[in-house]
Amino acid sequence: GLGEHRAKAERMFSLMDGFLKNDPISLQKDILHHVEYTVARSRFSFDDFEAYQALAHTVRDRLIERWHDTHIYFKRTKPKRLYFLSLEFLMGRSLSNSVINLGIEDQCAEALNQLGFEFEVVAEQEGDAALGNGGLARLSACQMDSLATLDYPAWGYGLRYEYGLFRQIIVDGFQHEKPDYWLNFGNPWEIERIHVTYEVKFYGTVEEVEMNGEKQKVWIPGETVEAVAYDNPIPGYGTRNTINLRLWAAKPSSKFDLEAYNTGDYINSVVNRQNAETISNVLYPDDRSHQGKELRLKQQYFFVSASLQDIMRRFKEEHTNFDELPEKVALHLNDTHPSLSIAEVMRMLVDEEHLGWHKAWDIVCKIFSFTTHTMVTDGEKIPVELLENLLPRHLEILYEINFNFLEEMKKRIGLDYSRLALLSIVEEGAMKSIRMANLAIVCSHTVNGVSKLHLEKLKTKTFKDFYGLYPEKFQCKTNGVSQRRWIVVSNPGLRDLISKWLGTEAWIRDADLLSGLRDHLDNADFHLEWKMVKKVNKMRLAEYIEAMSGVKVSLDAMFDVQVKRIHEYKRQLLNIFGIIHRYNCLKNMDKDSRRKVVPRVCIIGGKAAPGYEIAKKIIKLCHAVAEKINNDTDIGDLLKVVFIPDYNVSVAELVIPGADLSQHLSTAGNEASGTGNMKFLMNGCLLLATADGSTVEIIEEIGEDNLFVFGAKVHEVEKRRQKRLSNLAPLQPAKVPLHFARVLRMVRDGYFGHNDYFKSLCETVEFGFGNDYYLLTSDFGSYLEAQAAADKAFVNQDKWTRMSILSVAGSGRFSSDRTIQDYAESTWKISPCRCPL
Ligand code: Z2T
Repeated sequence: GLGEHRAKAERMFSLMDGFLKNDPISLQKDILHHVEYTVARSRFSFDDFEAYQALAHTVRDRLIERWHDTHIYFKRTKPKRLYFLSLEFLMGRSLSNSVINLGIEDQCAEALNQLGFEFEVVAEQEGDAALGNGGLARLSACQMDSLATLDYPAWGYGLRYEYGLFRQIIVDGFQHEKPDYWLNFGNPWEIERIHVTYEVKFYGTVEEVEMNGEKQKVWIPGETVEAVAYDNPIPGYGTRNTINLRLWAAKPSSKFDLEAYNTGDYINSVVNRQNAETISNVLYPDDRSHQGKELRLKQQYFFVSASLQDIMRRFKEEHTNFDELPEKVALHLNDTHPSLSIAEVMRMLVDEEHLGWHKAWDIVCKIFSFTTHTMVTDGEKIPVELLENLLPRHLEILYEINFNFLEEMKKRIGLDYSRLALLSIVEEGAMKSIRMANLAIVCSHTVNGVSKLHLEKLKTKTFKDFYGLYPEKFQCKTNGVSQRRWIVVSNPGLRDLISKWLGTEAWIRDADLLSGLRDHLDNADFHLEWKMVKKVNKMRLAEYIEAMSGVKVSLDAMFDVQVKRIHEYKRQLLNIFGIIHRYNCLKNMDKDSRRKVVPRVCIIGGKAAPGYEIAKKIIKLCHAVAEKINNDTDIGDLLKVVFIPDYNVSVAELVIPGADLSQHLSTAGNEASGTGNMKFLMNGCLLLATADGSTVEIIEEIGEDNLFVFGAKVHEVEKRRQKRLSNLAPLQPAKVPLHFARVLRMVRDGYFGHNDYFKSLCETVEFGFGNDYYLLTSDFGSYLEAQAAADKAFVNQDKWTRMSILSVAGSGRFSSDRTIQDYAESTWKISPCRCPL
């Protein structure tokens, strides 16, 4: 029975504790063991990649040990658990991160050394796990790291895409997409659970049956696929806790086999099996809108169904009464992508557990929380037509939820039909659809914004009506990033320097301690060492740039970086226009003035969604401008332009520590939070940014003197847009700053070639066409002033270093540990559950 089971588990627990040894000799033995028996190479001859594989398996064994201990401990203590549901996780590489969190970096380095390898080189062999698009997905990864480190009893759930985010190849300045078959060389960080499988059903019909004298709806599905679990251990830092990220892969159902094979068409049955696997095949590379694609909907439901079966099975193992569900289970919706979960839980409780609608609804309203990541109103929508076909029972449930909700609203606000239409979960019209954000807001107990500014906009614009109805639901959880990943892993020089001057490594678990760096603000030795760390990081980056693009850059230049997904609202175009302007200024300067110029290396990187034409043109323009300027011998080291291809987590780990200045240029009111700014801040790079998203809070924290803020403020944006349009009315050319007009004309007239191709790009900022929706024209002057201020500050290296130190010292609030603790205490109501050593 259960007691026996538990006794056995406890016996195992003590046996396994510390089973694997972590001294360099033991590690070496294990590495060689894996070389011989896992990688199947001779222990007398293996290369860097094989050394990586062997070390990865050595680390994996240790992760599994801790994973088991943690989960046995969770099972025994039965805490309330958090289930973090996200369709995207950008984990990047795992080796360094795991080794650091396990606290065995020195031992591993020594073990490798004695075998004739170097840890850094070996770690470089690993490819990225890129199961996500950008900010949202990397945030999920940082939050998993914090959940583990803070000992929370949490599980992550996601999809195991076989193809991650496409790899970006640049051919002649144009972006091309290549599939990222990341599993090609095996993945030592996952554990395949061939016995943890669930059937996921699609299509079919809904029928009404009599059950105990009551009418009951049953869904007779038409197609079944199987979900297989792949577990990815997530180790915490400074704790034995190692939590689980469970990713689902689709495979053909064994049930489906029998039926299909009996029809006699053996070959076609085998071919049809392939269809099941396509569900988890590929990540959608659009970071904002994937509307109306059946495969995407299938992915969402596949994910939701498998995860919830798993969660409910675990709940039922430990509890018998569903009334306990809200005390034991918190389900978190990472954006609207997993919000079909709401309908699925209702279906499970009503159709399968026969709880009755009202009881089920009562439970559902207590278990879901929701974070939105966007400023825009026009969120995710699922066409009813698709749902009707793919998930007929869920559509009925969604209608019922909406009917009840609207009835309640009629009681509260009266028969105001235009208002009711805005609140409705169902959008009527040419394309009837389900508004996933409305669904998530109505059914969640908490709706979180990702920065103060974001929450403000949610309350006053995006979800104004809902805020009026449920003011208490709306909360701010400003994003954060993990200092383990973004300092300890990626900037070891800075890590050592910080620890030396703080006299402790405690800041790795408590980022607020970074403020202690202020005590050394005027210490000359500290300054010297600080500058040295940056210089070494710049050298690494310069080598990479040369290898990547052939451009040689000067280490004395200011490294100015803008890396993020390419979007019109992020205004990479403003950056490029600024570069062209700088080039023009240099060309017009006499020798004397040139001697005073701060040399710049302008670095831009990022992927454009494959179907986003304008974003792709921005990439091409960047290359065209780079080619012109880099080949102008008259300019030399004063200005270099570099596009870093295939920007991803591991490239970020190299680029961010080597940056002097970073740019965050979104038109105020468009970036929900932004997290790149926090990563640069932690690495002592100064920010040149608009007062948008979380940058507003960074300004609060470090003071406006310690970064370069420019551009229209949120409250000014609407006015400026109106002004532009009213200028249009008499068809007079609106006031365009001379410098801006000149730069625009150069691009339009083919100064950088390809003028036909760039025409539509130019039109986005011209009147009568795109009407410069993102206000490049009106922010240009202010942008150039901020750039001039940055140049001026850079000349005074003492001042610059102080600003840099104060940036790191003020970055503590932007640790994902702070975000996660806030969620845990005020939204999820979960407590730490620390596995004993
Ligand atoms: C995404 O990365 C973000 C928002 C999305 O809205 C979708 C994706 Cl894939 C649907 C980003 C935000 O743009 C960014 O401001 C924020 O910092 C990040 O999510 C994490 O919250």
